[in-house]
Amino acid sequence: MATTLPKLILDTDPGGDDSLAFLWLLSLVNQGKAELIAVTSADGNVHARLTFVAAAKLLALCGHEAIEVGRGVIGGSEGDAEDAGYIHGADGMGNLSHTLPAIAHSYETARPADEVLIEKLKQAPGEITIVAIGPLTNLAAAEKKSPGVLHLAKEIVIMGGAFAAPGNITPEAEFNIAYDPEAAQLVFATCDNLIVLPLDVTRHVVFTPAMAAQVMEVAPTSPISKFVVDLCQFMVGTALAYRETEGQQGFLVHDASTLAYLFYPETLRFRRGQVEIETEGKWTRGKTLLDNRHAIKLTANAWVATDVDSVNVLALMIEDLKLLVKA
Ligand SMILES: [Ca+2]
Repeated sequence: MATTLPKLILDTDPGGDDSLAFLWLLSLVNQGKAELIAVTSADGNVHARLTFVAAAKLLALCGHEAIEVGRGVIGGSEGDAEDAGYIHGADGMGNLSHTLPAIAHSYETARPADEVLIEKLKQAPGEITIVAIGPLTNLAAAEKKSPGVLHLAKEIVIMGGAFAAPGNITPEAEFNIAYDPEAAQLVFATCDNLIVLPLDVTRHVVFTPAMAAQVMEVAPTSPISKFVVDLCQFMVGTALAYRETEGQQGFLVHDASTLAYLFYPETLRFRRGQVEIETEGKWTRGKTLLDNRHAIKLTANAWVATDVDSVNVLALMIEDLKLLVKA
């Protein structure tokens, strides 16, 4: 069977866990296993200007300055959504951006993310997978501007939602969905090619300082290793303060599960169904729902991950990060 290289667009709001997933993806690109068509930065963990800079810095750190970065459409549709700078650092990357190389991209002259998505999807219909690891504002904006455009994606792999698991921004809701529930609602109502990695699985994937040290060990002088170690140290501090890891020294690398699905699918189990987004509930705004009753259903829009082999996801990520830093 002939295999073609997966073509990806990464929609991201770095973000500590975004940063690690981003590096993992760049390792896969360097290994010739994926083609990164573009990065669209998203308003979310921190403001769109900062996530743009963070994405550009990660590309510069790894020598991929030639990849386009789209500028995030401003989200939080009601203007009431708070960002997560308290978790990820004011710059979204553990207050480490000053230690990374200067960026080759300009926020002022960058194209808006929705325009980048529309252009790329139309150029290669049915070929591009969108890996969406921030709020879904850019995707919704693209769909609004060019109705039907998200159907041109091969798949849309989303880190978001909480089904049986508690939320992480409110008791019921996960950050990416709750930051812009109207955008999420539009994407879930429009698409049937969605893969969802919710907190139910991502909360089991804990990256520890010992793992960062394993990456460091193979290339102690690499600036990428140093960034991984420093970022981990920062993120562990906030993860413990916000009691996200059951007291374990580590932090949740939520976004990494999207890459596990794409490149190591044996590490996940899924259930199919129609995912709905609550946009109105006083206590449940941004909650994701899946009807588990055994009644006939004629629609389904998503595969939702239910189980993860977190030991192996982490082991695979570490080995790929080693290859990135050794290069
Ligand atoms: Ca993210």
